[in-house]
Amino acid sequence: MSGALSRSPAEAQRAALIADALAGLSAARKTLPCKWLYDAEGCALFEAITRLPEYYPTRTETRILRECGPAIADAIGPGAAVVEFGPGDGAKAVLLLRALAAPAAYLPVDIAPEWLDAAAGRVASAFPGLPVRPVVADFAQPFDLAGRADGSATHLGFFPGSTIGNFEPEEAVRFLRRARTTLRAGARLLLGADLVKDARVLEAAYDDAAGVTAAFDLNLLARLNREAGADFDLGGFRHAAIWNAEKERIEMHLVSRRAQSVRLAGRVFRFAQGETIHTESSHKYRPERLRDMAAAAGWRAAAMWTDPDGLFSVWLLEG
Ligand code: AVJ
Repeated sequence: MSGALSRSPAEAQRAALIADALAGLSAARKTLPCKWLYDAEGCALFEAITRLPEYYPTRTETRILRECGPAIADAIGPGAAVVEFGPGDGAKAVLLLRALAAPAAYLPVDIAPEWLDAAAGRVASAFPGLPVRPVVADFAQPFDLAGRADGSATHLGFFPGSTIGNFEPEEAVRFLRRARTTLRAGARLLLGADLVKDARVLEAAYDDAAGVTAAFDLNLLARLNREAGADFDLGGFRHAAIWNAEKERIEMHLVSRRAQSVRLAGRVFRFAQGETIHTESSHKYRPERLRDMAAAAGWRAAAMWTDPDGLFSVWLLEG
């Protein structure tokens, strides 16, 4: 019998974390996948980030959904089943469902059942008559709505938060193409995407004065110490947010303050002073580029809403 099959989900997750860390730290340019930032501690820190004065995306997108709610609802029409990719705490779904005329159902999709329950619970209590059908799946991979879909309603995909910015651009196009297949004929997609802007605004949003984003980034090393038996000295690294002008993305890095070695899973990794671990990329888009990427994935941009300062965009794509 295969060892992998007899593992508990927690053990499988730990094995995957270690495998990703070994691969990422062995690379010529050290890197760790950003999905590992979100353990319980990381989720709480991200929640705190969304309330920081410098971190404009969450409050700006929320404002767009609130203020443009009637126009968004008009463009979408009645009877849509809302399929949300990565629902978080469900707060944005509540906003959208409140704006929409007679939504048919709510289907949150996430790999973590405990978060799904939180979002589903919040929506179910806000909309007592609405069918809520959680889907446990990794939306970054192909998946099927299968028995969760209902025959008559058309699907409205909902992918807020500029989470699309965490994908490399080619991955983002692949995600958009797969979403069209998952959501089926006649589907639409409501997509939140952060826009290119002044580098100083971006760097402040990802390196706040209170140090919450730094704590969020450094928690990844603390997690490797907790779950992978690593011996990172947290004081030996500092957080940096760098605007990569060529790739139009904010990069989070953990910078080694000195030459040092770190042990993880029986291996030793050496760091030069100033060497970094790249922990996250958050791509920012120009409207024309986003429209082209959507088109490359088979979507047509039917409408785009933004805030008065042009910080953030919400798109309605049609299949
Ligand atoms: C949750 C991926 C949208 O990229 O803005 C916030 C994550 N990282 N501050 C983003 C994040 C640092 C966030 N997303």
